[in-house]
Amino acid sequence: MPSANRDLTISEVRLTPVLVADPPLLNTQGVHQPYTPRLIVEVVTADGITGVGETYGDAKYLELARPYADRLVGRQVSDLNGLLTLADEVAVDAARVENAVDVGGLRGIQTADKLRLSVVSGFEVACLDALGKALGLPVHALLGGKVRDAVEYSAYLFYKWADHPAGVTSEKDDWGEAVDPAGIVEQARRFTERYGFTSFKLKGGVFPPDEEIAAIRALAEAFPGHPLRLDPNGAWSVETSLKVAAALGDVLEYLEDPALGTDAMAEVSSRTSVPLATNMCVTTFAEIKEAFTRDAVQVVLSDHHYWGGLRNTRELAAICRTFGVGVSMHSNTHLGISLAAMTHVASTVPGLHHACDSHYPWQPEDVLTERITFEGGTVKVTDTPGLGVELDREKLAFLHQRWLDDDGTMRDRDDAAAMRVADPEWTEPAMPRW
Ligand code: GKR
Ligand code: MG
Repeated sequence: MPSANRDLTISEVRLTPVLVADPPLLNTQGVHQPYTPRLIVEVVTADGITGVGETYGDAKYLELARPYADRLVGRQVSDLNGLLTLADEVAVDAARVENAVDVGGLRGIQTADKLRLSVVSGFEVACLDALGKALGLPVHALLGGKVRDAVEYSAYLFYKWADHPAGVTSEKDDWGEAVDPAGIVEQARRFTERYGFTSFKLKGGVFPPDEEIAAIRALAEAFPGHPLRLDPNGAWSVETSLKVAAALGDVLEYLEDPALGTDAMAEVSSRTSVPLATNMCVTTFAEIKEAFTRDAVQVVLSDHHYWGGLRNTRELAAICRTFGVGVSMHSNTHLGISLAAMTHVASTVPGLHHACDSHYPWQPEDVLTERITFEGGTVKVTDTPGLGVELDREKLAFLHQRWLDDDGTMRDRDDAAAMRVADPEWTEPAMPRW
């Protein structure tokens, strides 16, 4: 029973790294590994209420999450601002932030702050879940209340192989191969049949731009009038980006990160009327000013993990609103806890004009007792206290055991290394690739 007299002191924090099955989805850096690391966070209050959160699970996140978790014990789950100040006390190994672009994650410039914020997000969501359960309120109510009852998601289309390379331990999926326009259209049809999605995002930067233009044209023909996006993760030069924008301007809702970085995006933006979206050049508060004043992007796609959680995502949305920049959300390989978190925060953001994207349909496994469902391409916003999800301990233990059993090759996501299993000559492409 919720009560004002609950003891909200954190008495225990549990961290469970897991490996989750992932199909052979292609992107500009390579191919997804058969298993992707995620971290499940549990925060337990003195009253025995458990809140759950989820974030990236690669070693560099775990290294920060462990000392951070130790410092949380004895604090209040309601001290959400304190989560951010506490993060400053956790040292980041400089070697972890040397690379400009996070390998395999395509998460933009990696800074110590961003690494910390990605860790904090898992704890913030867990604290919000626990607090909501204690107060008998859904997470969206703790964020000020939902302004919509369902959140729209887009189908996230990927070029993919039928199977992971021979000899690699993996889970079989039933999506089949998609390496050309017909395959992409067929994949989109399945997405609409299974989940009712009405807008489509294609992960590009995999094949030469003309082939990806043809795939978007084929989608436009198969699904006339439906919102379409293409996201090559910064794989194109300014001139290539402009060529694609000219070829697809009549059918694109937006182009997502056609070119890498604010300079290139600003130049593309100044020479096309096709809106540009990003989850790569605006990934921290510090990057906003330059990108917005130069009109480099018209839509920012939040990843609540690296923005530091749900409350920071709302702050980002407010800044975007002030500048007349759209806001929505992109995703990375994730489980149901993160989908629930995305849905709660998205339900509270006014003026969400673009469907969020989610990898969730690509994940056959979860750590929840019940999978979250999409109806008509939307996720219903639950009013159940907390996130409204329940951890399945057996499933969690199974996915954790896979992490324990791993010889170390899957614990850090590395799409280029996964590609080398099929093509030993593969190296991470220099950008721009085309
Ligand atoms: O999972 O291959 C992928 C995506 O490319 C992901 O890593 C990106 O972060 O989906 C993301 C995006 O929108 O750029
Ligand atoms: Mg993107």
